[in-house]
Amino acid sequence: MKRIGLAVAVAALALGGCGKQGGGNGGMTVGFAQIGSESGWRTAETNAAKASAKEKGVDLRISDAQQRQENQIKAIRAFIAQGVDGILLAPVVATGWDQVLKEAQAAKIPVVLVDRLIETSDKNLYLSAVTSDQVLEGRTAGEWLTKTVGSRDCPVIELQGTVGSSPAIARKKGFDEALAKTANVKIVRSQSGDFTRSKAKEVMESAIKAVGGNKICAVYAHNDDMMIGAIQAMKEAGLRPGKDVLTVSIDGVPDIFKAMQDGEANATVELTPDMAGPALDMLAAYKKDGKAPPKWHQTPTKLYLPDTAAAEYQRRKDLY
Ligand code: GZL
Repeated sequence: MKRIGLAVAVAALALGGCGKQGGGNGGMTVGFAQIGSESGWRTAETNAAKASAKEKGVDLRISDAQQRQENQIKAIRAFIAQGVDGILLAPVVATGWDQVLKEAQAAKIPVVLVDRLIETSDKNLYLSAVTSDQVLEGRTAGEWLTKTVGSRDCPVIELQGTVGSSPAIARKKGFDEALAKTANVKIVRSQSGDFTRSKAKEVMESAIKAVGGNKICAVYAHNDDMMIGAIQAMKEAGLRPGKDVLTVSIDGVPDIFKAMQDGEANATVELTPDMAGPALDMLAAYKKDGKAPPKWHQTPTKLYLPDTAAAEYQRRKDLY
């Protein structure tokens, strides 16, 4: 699909099919310290950023950190040395950013966080953050599960995202909040699959051995890619994911909708890949009038179930 069309399609997905496209960012040069390509969602975010930058006339320079914080810090320093107009940062973990953000601040280069947050005592170190409410995502997943399970005992396996990342911390918090309201739905094993299919498959294989496949009532994965890995592990162990074992995960990537159509997945909580669009608009507006935007631009959260999986797969398959 043409990149311009991709930007419109991603925006439509994010805005539910309507809403204006930001304009007037022409001539900016922006550095994007991206995490890597650990998941289908991450790749879609990068593609959406490229399409959005092209549509807005922004020269976007994207670095791939291979999921290593030190590489993101190196990339930010390189962007500072290049004298870019702004920096987007998707922080792989939540801590350890103050020093390099102080260097960007000293160089008067605004930084916008995208899709993940940082822990810092000085929120002035970044202009704004474009993220979902990740606690709400976890709570939405947990509430769907407890409602679906009813009163029967339900041992749950949790596949956490990258250790120390804001989505892993927040999605666990929200899910735990929902389960705390019940006495019968309990996490019996929780481990990081680092947001990747391969690591999650290994973690699920060991969980099945440790807990006993026939004892597992549900799996909660902090992203769909880890759930795809877990589904593979369950099928190889003779389990029926989506039937004997309920699944709920987060992102809304095409492959989870495909799994739903195959009867192998039950629920996903959507996360829009269009995080760079609003961030680039903020940088352009700030460059123009110097007025700081709100500290947080919240992206939408929505639960999807198998009843709309076919249509949702069609809507997404060209964006990822
Ligand atoms: C969440 C984002 C997460 C996605 C994963 O905002 O940071 O990172 O849910 C990705 O797919 O790895």
